Amino acid sequence: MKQLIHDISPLIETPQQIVITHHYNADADALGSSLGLYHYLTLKGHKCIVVSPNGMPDFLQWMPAAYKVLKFDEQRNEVITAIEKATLLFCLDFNQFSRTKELAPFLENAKAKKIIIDHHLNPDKNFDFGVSKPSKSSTCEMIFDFINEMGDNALINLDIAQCLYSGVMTDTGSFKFPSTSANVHLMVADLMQKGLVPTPIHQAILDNYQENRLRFLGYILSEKMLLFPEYNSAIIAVSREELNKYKINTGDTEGIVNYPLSIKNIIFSTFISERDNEIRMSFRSKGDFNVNIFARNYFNGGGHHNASGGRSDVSLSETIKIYKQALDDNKKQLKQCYLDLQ
Ligand SMILES: [Mn+2]
Repeated sequence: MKQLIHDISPLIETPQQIVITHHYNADADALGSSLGLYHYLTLKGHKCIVVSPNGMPDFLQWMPAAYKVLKFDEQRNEVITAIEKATLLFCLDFNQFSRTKELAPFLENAKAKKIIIDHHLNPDKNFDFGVSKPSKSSTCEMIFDFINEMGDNALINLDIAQCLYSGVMTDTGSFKFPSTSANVHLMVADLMQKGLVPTPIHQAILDNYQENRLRFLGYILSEKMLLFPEYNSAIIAVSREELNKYKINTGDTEGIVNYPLSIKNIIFSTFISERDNEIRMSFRSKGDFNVNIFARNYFNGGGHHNASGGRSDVSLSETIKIYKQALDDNKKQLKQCYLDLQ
């Protein structure tokens, strides 16, 4: 796979039929980077279609042109036709085709040249071009860099700015994670100089929950959060019954894993939820404790150094047992990472 984004520029010198896609369960970075790139490439004279494996949560539907996104789970034939016609395929915010679930074989077998722009570790070898930079805060930041490297900063309009801001804001935890570089702040300054107003975007994405989500949050923080001070760790595990009782959907649990990290001396937090056919897990850490390796070693997952995900095929109680054993295996390292932060 070629690494330089400049390799992409000859590919888009003449008008192309472009499909832009992202991972299953799109978040603000996946959708924001896709729509930001969509607006940019459309301005450059290309015919673009954004394809989502399974749509988007309600709190992202305000994004400019979000209503044009084709959803594979609802518009299967249109999506297959679009992929067949495409000359270029941009794959954003994911590293392995399997992250798009049932859409994966159609993407892998597409005749189009496949371009990855992503910030997760260990990209698939089957992309033809692109950039994979785990040091970047977000795919939205990478799209911003791409537009600048193309010499097109002046083309960034309010639509593009709103889309790209959304992803960089959410993927940096509102500009507090270690990936929040000077470049991120310079990017936001540039978007604001182009007319972006941040507050309504924070409100649309972060202050847009239903009452049930806050009641659920209160319940799990009070009743379900377990602290393991000897490991500087915390876990919240919720069953299918509890999720059903509070009518909790996938998007509603986003970010809950971060709460235990606000406790003094907790440097590693895990959120486990029992979904239809599997146990899903999110891991977050502060400092040097590498949750990408932890997820990889114990729970068929991975992601970033301080934020990753995993899954388990055994029962919820079995999963918690494995987790506790894993904590014990990592006891020394957790203690050292905690001490390094003091
Ligand atoms: Mn991302």
